[in-house]
Amino acid sequence: MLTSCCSGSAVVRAAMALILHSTSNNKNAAKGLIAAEYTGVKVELAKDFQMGVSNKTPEFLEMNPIGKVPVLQTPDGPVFESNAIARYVTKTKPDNLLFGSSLIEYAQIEQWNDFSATEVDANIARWLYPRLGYAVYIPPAEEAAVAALKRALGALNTHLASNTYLVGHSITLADIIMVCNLSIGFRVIMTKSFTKEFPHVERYFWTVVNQPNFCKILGEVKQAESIPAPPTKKPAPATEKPKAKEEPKKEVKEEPKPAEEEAAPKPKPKNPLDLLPPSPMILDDWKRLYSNTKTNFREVAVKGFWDMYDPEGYSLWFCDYKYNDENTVSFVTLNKVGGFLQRMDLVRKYAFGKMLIVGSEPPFKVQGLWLFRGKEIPKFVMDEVYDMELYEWKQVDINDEAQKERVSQMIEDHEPFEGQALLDAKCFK
Ligand SMILES: N[C@@H](CCC(=O)N[C@@H](CS)C(=O)NCC(=O)O)C(=O)O
Repeated sequence: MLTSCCSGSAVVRAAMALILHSTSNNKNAAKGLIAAEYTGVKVELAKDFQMGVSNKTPEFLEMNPIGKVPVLQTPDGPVFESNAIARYVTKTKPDNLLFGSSLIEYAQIEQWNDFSATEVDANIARWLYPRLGYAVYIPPAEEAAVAALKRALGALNTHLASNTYLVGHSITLADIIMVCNLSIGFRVIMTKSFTKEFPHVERYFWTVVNQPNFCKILGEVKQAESIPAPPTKKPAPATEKPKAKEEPKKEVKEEPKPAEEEAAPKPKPKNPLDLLPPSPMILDDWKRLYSNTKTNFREVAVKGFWDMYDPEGYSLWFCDYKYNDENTVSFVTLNKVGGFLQRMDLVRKYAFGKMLIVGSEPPFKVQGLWLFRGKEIPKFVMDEVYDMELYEWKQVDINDEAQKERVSQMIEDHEPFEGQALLDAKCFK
């Protein structure tokens, strides 16, 4: 009797849409929404939710007496606290790998969930919120928060040096909760110069956040380029606290600019690559030849490349992914490479690249060929594209016929490539 009643209720839960009260751009709400994407549970955002208004109503306070979002409305009653909501969504579909496949995996997932809340999320908040004016800005308190966050990220980095995900070999609830918590840090305060100390955390974060189920909810995540300046005046009293706490990105944009920035728009500095002596090789001509050659590729495009190539004005580089043994899932590997090419957008005027995903079985090898303007890999690319550090870079010696042939084969997507099939080949042009 009890069994049939429970399973009936589970069927109802699985079929009806659960209602999530929150704005759509809240990283805490995202946890439940991403879990829903992975499990197929229907979760809908409450219509016309208005932060600071909807969460103050008696009906809302009935669901969550502290008046914070997110809150999940279920057929059996409301649930608040985002991690509890994500757990509920995950458990709505039984036999779910988001909770691992053994008791120890389950315990480790919960271990990382607690670590994520207390060591990562709390310290990001202690660093960020005073700078956004939501708490009093006290420099020694900030110093302590940053030190505690670095300690947590150091530990996370060590774990991720030999693990693709937090637990097991696929995404679990621990990754959903960790990456949502990290996302606000990466977006708003954890600049590249801060995160570069933790390369495995960087690789992990960008790999997971670029998964389709994460992108769908979090959108494109861009790393903060600067740290928000602390408020110059006293923070507003608690009752007048800005309402859109979950929208720090907007808030950052609205931060008053330092006086010298407001004074006069600085002329955009010229890219140093524009100051190089002119080269007879016109990159756009090569890209056009590459794109327009449909037949006889070796004779037309590859030969054309070597006729045009100017070793005084350009350099060629092979790159090899350092962590190929992590490339165990084809679409994750393809997304990783796709994300890298998107982030290379800033060098489009000065580069051409081919990225090969090699092998028909995992783990896949990721190997590439890049043509850069100038005799070095441009410094701004090394500084700004975190993926560069994930690859071993070796300059092509064009006096070595074997290396030249390898370049030709990479341009051509030659198959087999070094004895292996290609899973895919992506071009940056
Ligand atoms: N630990 C809570 C945090 C909830 C929280 O701080 N929510 C913020 C938005 S991200 C809020 O509702 N703030 C309104 C307020 O402080 O009144 C969770 O994970 O759900």
